[in-house]
Amino acid sequence: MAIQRTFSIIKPDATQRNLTGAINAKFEAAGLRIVAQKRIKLTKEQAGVFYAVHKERPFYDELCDFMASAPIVVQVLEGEDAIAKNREVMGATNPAEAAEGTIRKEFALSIGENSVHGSDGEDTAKEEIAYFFSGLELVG
Ligand code: DAT
Ligand code: MG
Repeated sequence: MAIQRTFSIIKPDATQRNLTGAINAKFEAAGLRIVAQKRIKLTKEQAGVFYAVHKERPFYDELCDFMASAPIVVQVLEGEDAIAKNREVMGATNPAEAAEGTIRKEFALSIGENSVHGSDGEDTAKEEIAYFFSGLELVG
């Protein structure tokens, strides 16, 4: 597997509990390099565009409110098989089902307030990186 880039978000529940460094330490320990990173606050509309794939789901409105409720940290992670590796380090969407040692097992509060987002494939990784970062911000 080649070197890949994936898109990551440290979500409001985690930034509010001062967990940015602890989460980044998990990424780095897994061999993922943080090649771009910034702290921003989304509007509900921007969160809605980002999560548009879920717009018919019953939790969509709550999800958009949550993502706009406090600052987030958006990141690009790089490494060998980075998309799958990041999903592994994140753990299952529902923290009750997440494996020991994963970010969501250790830090998530609930299925909604689950501390991190990670791209689920090569196409979404490219789209999500382009939504938040310009070419100038993506240095090696
Ligand atoms: P993931 O973030 O693991 O890729 P997803 O793409 O299915 O999961 O859902 C996006 C986010 O939506 C998820 O991180 C939290 C929220 N979510 C998903 N299922 C939910 C549910 N049943 N109830 C409340 N929020 C949910
Ligand atoms: Mg997803």
